[in-house]
Amino acid sequence: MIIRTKNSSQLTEADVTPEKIYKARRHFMAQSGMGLSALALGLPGLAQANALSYSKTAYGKGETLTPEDVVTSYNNFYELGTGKDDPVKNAHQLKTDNWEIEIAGEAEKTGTFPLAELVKQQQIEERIYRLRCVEAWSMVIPWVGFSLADMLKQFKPTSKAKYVEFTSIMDTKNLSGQRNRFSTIDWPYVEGLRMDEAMHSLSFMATGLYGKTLPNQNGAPIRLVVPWKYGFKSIKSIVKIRFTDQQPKTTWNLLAPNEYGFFANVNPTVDHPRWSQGSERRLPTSFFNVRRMKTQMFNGYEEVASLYKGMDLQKFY
Ligand SMILES: Nc1nc2c(c(=O)[nH]1)N[C@H]1C(S)=C(S)[C@@H](COP(=O)(O)O)O[C@H]1N2
Ligand SMILES: [Mo]
Repeated sequence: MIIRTKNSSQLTEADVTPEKIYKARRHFMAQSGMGLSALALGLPGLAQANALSYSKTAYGKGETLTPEDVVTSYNNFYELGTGKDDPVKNAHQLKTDNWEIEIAGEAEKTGTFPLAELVKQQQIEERIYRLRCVEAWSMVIPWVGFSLADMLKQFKPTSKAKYVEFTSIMDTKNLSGQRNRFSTIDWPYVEGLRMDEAMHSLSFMATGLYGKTLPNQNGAPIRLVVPWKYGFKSIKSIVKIRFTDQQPKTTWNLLAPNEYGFFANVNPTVDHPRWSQGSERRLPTSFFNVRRMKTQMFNGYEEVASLYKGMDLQKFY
């Protein structure tokens, strides 16, 4: 759970005495409803503003992480501009206070819920996942968040719910990318998953990374992470989730259907029309070290293969 209490975020390392840390922790635990279990996990404490409380998992154990400054300064977030360094520069344009998510469509429980209420009920954990962008670069990111399936189950989707549609924030007043007259994207950004994909245990909702609250440029306050699919499926700053019996429209597919499919599973044997998907550059790269590596089917997450049994993945790219 995110720590955004005035108490903790105003503390600096120098201010914090052990007693203060203890009290701040108590305060935070009570707020997050996590009890004392997180204390036992040996949290670094609240000396660091923004520190999150979560349990470690085995996902991605042993992987070499992409440095935090790269993860938070080389981004794709077109609402904040199309350049890789635009999102970090324009991060302040994204207003995340009092965030709510609307739940709609084929489910027993629908309505608009404060984010804090939705997160409060979840088991917060860290998962290290590879992120493979369709542009053939990749990173390894320690996300903090919770299972998408756990969240979706709360709303009791009906038997008509065959797909889940996700919608990002729409805020033309503040988000300069949504005001750009030359933007080819029809805002808001939309994405979708088949129900069984959404319910797969790897599908994740991130509210943080590197043990801290999710930075705006990475899709604060909550974004999807689907590690076996190209990065554009991992929609940021989600304001709406809708259960539907129809395959949802998705932003990049609408823009260039022959280049970006609905499924968008990482697949080294299906090239992008303008470049090969057979390999990728693992960031950070440099002139002397391009760190090129072979791309793996499903980005190496073979446990999802059964979801696509009998499907022609050349056709359903
Ligand atoms: N709303 C929204 N979500 C988005 C995007 C975007 O432009 N807008 N870009 C996507 C793409 S192409 C990628 S590769 C990932 C990048 O996530 P990161 O910046 O956290 O690495 O976010 C995805 N989610
Ligand atoms: Mo991407």
